[in-house]
Amino acid sequence: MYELNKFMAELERKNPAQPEFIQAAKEVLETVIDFVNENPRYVKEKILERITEPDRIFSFKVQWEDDKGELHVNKGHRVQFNNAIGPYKGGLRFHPSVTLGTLKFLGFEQIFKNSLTTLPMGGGKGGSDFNPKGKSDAEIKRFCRAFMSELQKYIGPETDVPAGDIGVGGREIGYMYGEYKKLRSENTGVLTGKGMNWGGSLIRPEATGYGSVYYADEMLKVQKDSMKGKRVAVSGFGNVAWGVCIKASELGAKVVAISGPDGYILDEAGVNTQKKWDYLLELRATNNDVVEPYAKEFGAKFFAGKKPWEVKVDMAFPCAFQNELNADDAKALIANGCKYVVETSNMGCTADAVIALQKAKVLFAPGKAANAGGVATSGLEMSQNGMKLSWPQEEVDNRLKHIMVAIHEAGLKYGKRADGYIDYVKGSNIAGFKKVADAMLDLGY
Ligand code: 2IT
Repeated sequence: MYELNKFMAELERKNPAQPEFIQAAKEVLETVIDFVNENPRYVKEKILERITEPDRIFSFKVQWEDDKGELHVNKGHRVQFNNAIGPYKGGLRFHPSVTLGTLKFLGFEQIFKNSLTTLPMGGGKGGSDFNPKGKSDAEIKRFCRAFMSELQKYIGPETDVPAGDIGVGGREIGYMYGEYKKLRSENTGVLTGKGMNWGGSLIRPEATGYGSVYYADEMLKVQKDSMKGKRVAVSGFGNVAWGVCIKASELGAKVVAISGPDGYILDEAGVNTQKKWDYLLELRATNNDVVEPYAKEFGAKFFAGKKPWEVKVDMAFPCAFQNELNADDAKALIANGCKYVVETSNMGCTADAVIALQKAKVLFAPGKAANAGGVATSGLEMSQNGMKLSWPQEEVDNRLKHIMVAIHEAGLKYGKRADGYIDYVKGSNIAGFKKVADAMLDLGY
């Protein structure tokens, strides 16, 4: 029999100074431990020890020159966490806060998220402490090439397929894919999030945001409710937040708040026109990490240094960064009558925020379920690459929708409590875990 505290103490001893990994592991383990203990085979075969240890980690030096000819050295990593159900799959994050512990947390989440997508993808994650903020296009290109010249040794279309994450979008994927093709003389879909002219999939840029709203729509349906007329707060202004703004508006909701690292925008008219959505992409492309200019452009209010969770809304979609929504933010949302929190960033809510929300019977969708549309559509990009064809937009969008419905159903199946409340965290963790654990045992991993 596993005992949670004892297991966590040992995991912390083995993984010192990796608080985000420990947080992510604890969130999964505390919700699956009863399920594991009820299944003697999992206990006897030490499934928790096996699933919390990455298969392997590659760490490498990334050396590049800035526009003045000055040399810089960054760290690069790829965590190949678990490939029981398919090739390692997961994004690359370029952000100054990235450590190996960050990538282990993200890689661990990715295992269960990818399992939930219904597609055969294992879990991995990579990235660098490189800071794209303020870098010129030429500097981004030199960094991406240097990064890929090392990473290419460890990846392949049937072994490990990276993609974007924070700081890595279409432009960066382009430079990295270009370098990979040069070095390997291959035209395989070894990265996803590619451009449409060179092997990408329609809907991939929108997929995380659209998927999250499709998931939210399913949560609402269970409550005999709908997105129509809902006031929504969104954090972030990257392509994830952008996708949420578009799809939420299409389904009749009104996004009244978006945010950046500099503060939040209150737009009572709603972030609901093509012009505003295009402007979000323009802002993001400046690489300046500020959302304030939106206020001047569209006559909205800007609150410097504040988070959008203080706005009175029915639904909140954190779409920016891990631990961006804490217990105080949760309290503010609850006090304002918010009924749904759809975590669209990876581990966007702190553990105590999730506890507070669930205690107040706010329906909470965990990131590994709600944001899985991004990687799911990456999986669909892999399918298209494998078949050497390109599906029309409608086909990809329909498949994405079906996948999000299936992910929601899986969470519902294992998460419905006797009092009627749906614990989507527990439900999604058990559903995601079971498939991977069973595959590991079948394969003898
Ligand atoms: O967190 C994520 O799921 C992603 N950054 C997307 C990963 C992918 O392989 O598309």
